[in-house]
Amino acid sequence: MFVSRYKQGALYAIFHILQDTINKILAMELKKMVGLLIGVLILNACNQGEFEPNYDESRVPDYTLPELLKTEDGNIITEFSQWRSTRRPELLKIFEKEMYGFFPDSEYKISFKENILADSFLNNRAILKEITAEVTTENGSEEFTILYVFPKDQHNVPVFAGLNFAGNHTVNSFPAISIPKVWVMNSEKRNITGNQASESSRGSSSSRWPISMIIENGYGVATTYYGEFDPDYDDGFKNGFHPLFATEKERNVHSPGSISVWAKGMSLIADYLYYDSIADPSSIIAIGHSRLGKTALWCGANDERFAAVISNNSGCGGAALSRRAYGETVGRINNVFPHWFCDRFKKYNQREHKLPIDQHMLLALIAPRPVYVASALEDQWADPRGEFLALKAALPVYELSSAAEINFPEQMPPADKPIFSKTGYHSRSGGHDITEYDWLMYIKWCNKWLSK
Ligand code: GTR
Repeated sequence: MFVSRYKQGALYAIFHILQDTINKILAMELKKMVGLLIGVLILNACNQGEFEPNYDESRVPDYTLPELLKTEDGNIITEFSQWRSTRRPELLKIFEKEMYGFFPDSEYKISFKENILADSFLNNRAILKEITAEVTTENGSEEFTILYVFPKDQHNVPVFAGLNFAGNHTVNSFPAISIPKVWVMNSEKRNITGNQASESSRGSSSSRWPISMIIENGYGVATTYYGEFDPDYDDGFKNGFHPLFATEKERNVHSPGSISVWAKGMSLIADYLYYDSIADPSSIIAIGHSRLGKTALWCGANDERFAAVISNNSGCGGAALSRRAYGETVGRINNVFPHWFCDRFKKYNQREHKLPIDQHMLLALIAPRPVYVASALEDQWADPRGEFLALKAALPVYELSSAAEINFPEQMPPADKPIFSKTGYHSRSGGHDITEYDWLMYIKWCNKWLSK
């Protein structure tokens, strides 16, 4: 039986209402069983309408984007100061409540232990450090590790800060870089089994982190393994940094999903870069690829210490418009990765048109700071056109924030023709990845927009 997207949406909505009601009425154990049973029954019904990604432009649903410059009270924003004082905070709250979950804001203390791994790294051009940071809230303490490399004999260094997928030791093959002890995703490509990182994956992500070229251009890199902040599997938010910010009892449908906690992790890296005397605190750039691109955007929207934000192939839940439902959709991402967003976001499975926000608004939250969105031509899953259109739809806020005109094309540019506007964009030929080409474009763009 074919169940239309909207019928599926309605079924999901009924599922959530029923589950909520049951949660309220029944005692703990029984509640879990009945909730689960209903879940299985309804998801079964939904799955009869098999998820088939749409890659056909003519089948993109008609949609109207929610208005950027109209407040919930119906006031029209005409000046950037109004945007900052009313619309921006309003939208941040909606993104928190409906999509990513709260951006953790509990009070915390952070301390750093620095260890120089190499003071003549890359033929004496750079210094390589490892920093163990300890974060303490009233709920306890957790540690994370920053790999930090910066050009030698340079001060006020602009630094790219971002998370990595499989451990700091995968970023570069230097033997002293420590291997994470926490859970890592199994990967044939990286030779990881038993969810345990080992020597076998050392340097395996180095093509994604062209450190030598970055150093050559006068930039530094600070990165942490994302699983130190939250292992990337659905465990009911019991591990990683979640308990530091909200105990199990305090959690509700708006509590942070993994992306929010990873984004907070990027903010904690910025704490270190502010403390460090080499980094230029006014030139810290948030960067991330794919799920970590979604993370970089959400972090940059919340933490204004990041001077620029770069999203590489972030797609659904990142830079791509949800309403286009092209490639990966809200329903699919919530089913496969139920822990990435807050529970409330599941309400919009197959019902993107009901979302009070869309991703152009996330990009606009970064204004007036420069933002760069990069797609890859063969990465249709991430909807390159939807990423371009979101950036284009964010322009009214950038235009309000800037005395000069934002030079952005009407039509999506051809592959490998980057746009170095304040709202930067390129679509690289090739597939889902972050390559040296992407980094080169980011550096050129940062050279233009950051005061080095
Ligand atoms: C995919 C997911 C995408 C993207 C990607 C990644 O499985 O559907 O949203 O985040 O993973 O992070 O590599």
